[in-house]
Amino acid sequence: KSDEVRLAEEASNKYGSPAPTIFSKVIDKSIPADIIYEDEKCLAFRDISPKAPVHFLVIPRVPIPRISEAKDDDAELLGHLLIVAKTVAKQESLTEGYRVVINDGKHGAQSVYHLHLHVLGGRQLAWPPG
Ligand code: DGP
Repeated sequence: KSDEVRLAEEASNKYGSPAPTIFSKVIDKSIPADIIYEDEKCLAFRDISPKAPVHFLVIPRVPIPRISEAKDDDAELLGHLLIVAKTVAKQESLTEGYRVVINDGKHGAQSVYHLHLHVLGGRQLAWPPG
């Protein structure tokens, strides 16, 4: 079995059959993406519809659908995603700061149900978000 098939099976046991999303295709490289970081647990790639001069996503390989469905034993993985976010932000020269966002569900305006951290920077961002 390929790693991706094994991860999908594990995720369906843990999270209850999450529907595959477009990000599964980014992970298995069946669609093109501008991947700027990759390791055994996650990858980072540029958002297709950037909302800032630098806008990339950090996603786990395991398809956790959304942050509200993460399990307590995902703590190490979730911490890793944040560490990767700051490492890639540095790689992208975001020396003046940046924002890390996780949208969850309808009110959070989540559109892809594979957990992802947005990292936005390269301009002054406003607060609060809309
Ligand atoms: P969210 O609303 O938090 O679920 O954001 C999903 C983001 O994913 C959105 O900013 C656009 C981005 N996105 C959707 N499809 C693709 C894709 O096929 N490739 C890339 N690179 N980004 C995508």
